[in-house]
Amino acid sequence: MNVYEKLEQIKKDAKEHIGLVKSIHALNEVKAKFLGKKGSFSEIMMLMKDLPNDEKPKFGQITNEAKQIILDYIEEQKTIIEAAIVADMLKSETIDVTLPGKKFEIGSLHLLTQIQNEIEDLFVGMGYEIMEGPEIEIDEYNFEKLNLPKDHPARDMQDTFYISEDTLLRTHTSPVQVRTMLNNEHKNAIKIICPGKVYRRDADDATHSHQFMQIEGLVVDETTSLSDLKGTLLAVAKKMFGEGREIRLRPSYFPFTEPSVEVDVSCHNCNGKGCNVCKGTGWIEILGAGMVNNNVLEACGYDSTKYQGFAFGMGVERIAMLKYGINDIRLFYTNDVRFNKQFK
Ligand code: 2U9
Repeated sequence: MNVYEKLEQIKKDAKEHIGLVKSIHALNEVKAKFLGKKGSFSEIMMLMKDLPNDEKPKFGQITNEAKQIILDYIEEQKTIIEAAIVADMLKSETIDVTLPGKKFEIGSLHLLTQIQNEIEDLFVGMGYEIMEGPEIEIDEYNFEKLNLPKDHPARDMQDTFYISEDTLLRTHTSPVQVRTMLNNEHKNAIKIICPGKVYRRDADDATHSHQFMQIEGLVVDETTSLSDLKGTLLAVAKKMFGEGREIRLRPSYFPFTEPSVEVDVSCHNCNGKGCNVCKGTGWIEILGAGMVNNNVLEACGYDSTKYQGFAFGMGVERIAMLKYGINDIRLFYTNDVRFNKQFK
């Protein structure tokens, strides 16, 4: 095989080899094999020495042309390989924008917070202010000023978490109303609701909890009457248990109100006919209320000959349990998501 034939052979080999290469790395190796220092052309250069001098320039030229042809093969193959890489990437990284998104669960407000918000909305709509106060209270505000003197049974160590002789965990939110009246420099009208946590030294069971939530309300003005109270509580009953509800007041006793009443709502389950929810009576007790006891008004700096007021108190858990047929108060505090997520 003469040197020209050899050159043709190299071009042919290169074309075949290069056409089979599938990666850039392998392509570089093939390039070195043909065009590198120890590649096929170094052999050609050796053979060129034996050519007659007048043939050398011509042979040099066709050698260079052959090198260029091989470089062109390499470039062509490089383009093919790169296109294949891009095609592969497009295939493996394709995103189907029509696939439905992954659903992740969003939390929701706790049922007690939802009930609290509903009641707050109702009262804010009627012009009330929302007041809050400390959960650690002094005996004076939690009991004394509410007409619960030192020897009153409700102050029993058995029922109250005392922190010291005269500090305790509030047993109701009533001290917030006491503070509001005491802090009112002008001793003028008050219209507030007081939501919050309260504490009782009770053994926890399905219907008792040592900590629970109350919403209490207080209106003090010159003409506030029991019928104002009744209309207000009817609005609460309708908001929480449906428009068709009625209420009735039964006489009761609380030291801080006189007269005092217990308030029943007509059963939302049987519409008053009698069922297991209302224990056959057609009525369900939902809260306590009354006209603010004159002793309380006076103890909080209000002239009881000029001002009168009404007050009410309700347990938020009780409202929620009645509304949704929940039979164990502990479900509110154990935070089982299967329970909580039912009230989204
Ligand atoms: C002031 C004057 C009067 C608040 C009242 C009730 C009646 C009542 C209970 C409902 C269920 C507590 O959560 S419960 O156990 N509350 O029946 N609360 S009148 O009377 C006040 C409060 C503050 C200054």
